Amino acid sequence: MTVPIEHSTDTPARGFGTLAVHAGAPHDPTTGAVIEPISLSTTFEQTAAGKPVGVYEYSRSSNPNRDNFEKAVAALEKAKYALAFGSGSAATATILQSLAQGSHVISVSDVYGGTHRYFTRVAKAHGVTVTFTPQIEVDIAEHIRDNTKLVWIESPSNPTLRLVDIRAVAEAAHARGVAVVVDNTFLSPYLQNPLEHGADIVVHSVTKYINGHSDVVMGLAAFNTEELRERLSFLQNACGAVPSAFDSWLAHRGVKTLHLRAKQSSINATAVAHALEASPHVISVNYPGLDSHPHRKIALRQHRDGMGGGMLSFRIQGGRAAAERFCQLTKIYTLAESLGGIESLVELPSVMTHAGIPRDQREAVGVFDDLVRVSCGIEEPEDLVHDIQQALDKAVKETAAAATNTSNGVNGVNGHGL
Ligand code: P1T
Repeated sequence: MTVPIEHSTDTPARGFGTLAVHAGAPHDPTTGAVIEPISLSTTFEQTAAGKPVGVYEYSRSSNPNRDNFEKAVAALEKAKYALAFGSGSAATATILQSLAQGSHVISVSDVYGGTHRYFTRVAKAHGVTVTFTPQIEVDIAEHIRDNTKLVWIESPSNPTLRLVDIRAVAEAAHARGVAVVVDNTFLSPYLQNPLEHGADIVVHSVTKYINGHSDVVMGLAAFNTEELRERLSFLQNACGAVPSAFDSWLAHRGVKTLHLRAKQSSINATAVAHALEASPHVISVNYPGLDSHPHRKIALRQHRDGMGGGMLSFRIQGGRAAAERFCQLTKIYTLAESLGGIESLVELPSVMTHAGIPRDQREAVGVFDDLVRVSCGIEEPEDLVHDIQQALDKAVKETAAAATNTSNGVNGVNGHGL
């Protein structure tokens, strides 16, 4: 059940950290427990047919832990409503399924690989087609057709950290009656509130910053209109891609420290991005907190205090071999998919998260074989910088030495040695 968050006229608007801790977090009315219990019951008693004791009937339709989590994130996204799903992908799928057959969607080109897969391989099965554009602010008007219903933005994008001016796109889309969705996974509501910039729906892979501890897969959509609430909550129940009560409880626990984690990750990523930019082993760095980022001005307008967030990517000297070696040589960063957890991760999008996108399409948006993606956790910044530097040094030198040995025939390719 989604209920608008309470606004009282005699309490001042609360800050983010206060809402993160308290929104949707009532004390248990019977025991006084400060932390809500996990409500594992799948069904709820009715006193007469169709007359439940309380507001709950069956846990797929709604349950106390999911409700409270939804209220908490709605407050943080400055939304009236939020709906939780079994994964970020399920939130995406539900929004696409809510479109009529024959609808058309315009999406930024560099989206998460799984979103690209849904758009290109699943949506068309129910008659929805998607056009991708690398420069949506420039050519949105050209792409809008009579049947265009939705614009899909990821800002920052995964994995190249490109930004989109949400307000500019929303104004162009709304002028033609088209709704705008923003995937805010990479920043979290602490750093960006897309609804405040004109978006109609904000989506999250809760799996990332919102839960923040790499132990829950969940998704969420937040919005302001009753019409969207009816359409999407109908599908949330009908398709049933819902999170469990336990996962909702865990994600709610995670969200209570989101402001602390998101801030530290951003501080850490800033330190790492500067170190990468200064390194002779690095071709280029994608980080919206750097002055060199092509969309830095958008970050200053759209992100809290112009912060860059905890995610970055960079191209390493020495091609894919060096990139692969780098990911094996880090000691603090773990080589793994996903992001937004307390622990730092590295990955190679071209062969991991974005491997399903054809090479020409991914390279067109900057996802080359030598691109490394980094998710900065909340460890100490000096340690993260030092670990990156030692891994870079070794990876680039080892790869260069291996290439020299190969061309000198040391590996026996064209030489005479054993
Ligand atoms: O994994 P899931 O909770 O289904 O979320 C999908 C998703 C949606 N949007 C963005 C921007 C994402 O990054 C993701 C998931 N991404 C990864 C698993 C990853 O490593 O990039």
